[in-house]
Amino acid sequence: MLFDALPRDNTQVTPGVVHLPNWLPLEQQARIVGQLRDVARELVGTPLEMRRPQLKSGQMQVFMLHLGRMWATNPYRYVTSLGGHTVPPIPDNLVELATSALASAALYDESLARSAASFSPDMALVNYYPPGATMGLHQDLNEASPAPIVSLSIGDEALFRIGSTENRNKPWDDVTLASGDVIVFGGPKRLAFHGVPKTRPGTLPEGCGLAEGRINVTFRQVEVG
Ligand SMILES: O=C(O)CCC(=O)C(=O)O
Repeated sequence: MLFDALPRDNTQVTPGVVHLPNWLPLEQQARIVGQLRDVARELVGTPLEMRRPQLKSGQMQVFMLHLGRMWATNPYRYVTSLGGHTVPPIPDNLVELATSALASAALYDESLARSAASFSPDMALVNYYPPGATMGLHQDLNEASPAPIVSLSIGDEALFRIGSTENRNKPWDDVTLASGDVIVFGGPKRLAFHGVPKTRPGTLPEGCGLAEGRINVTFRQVEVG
């Protein structure tokens, strides 16, 4: 990252949103990338294969891999199997990681603290951003549970934008997410429009497990606990 030496502190970006920079050490990032790559390989040739979803608005730039549940399009909904193939579970180590990240974020935000003890992620969406790929502003609306979203970034830096729950208009909060960063959004921002208007190719650290691009994993709780 530019100005690497500058400290980046854990921050409550706005009520409901907490940024935890450098939360996951590099070796663990690489291990998780390897673990996710193995899952993706096993699904090649099945309907659950990692691919760029086709939305009403066009084809997404990111490739998606689904754990626990699959976010299916047309109509948008979660399913546990597709074409006779069961969606692979979220590995236990990743569930623990998400729970622990929320506990860390809860120290900085009251609304997150209220949901931390009961958080039970049952879906993880793995997005692979090829160099320079972006994701438009959207809401995560398909989960019945109001639990927060825990988001882990590995690879290229990204500009994460989060706005209001009403529309895509300003004001927004913009946060640069680097490899190993976590951002959590819940409480008053759980249904906020958010997206990634920019990624910065070639900014990934050596040893994170990726040769290029960016992975983002959002841990979600779909079912009410
Ligand atoms: O890539 C990111 O940081 C955000 C991903 C996201 O918004 C989503 O998966 O809904």
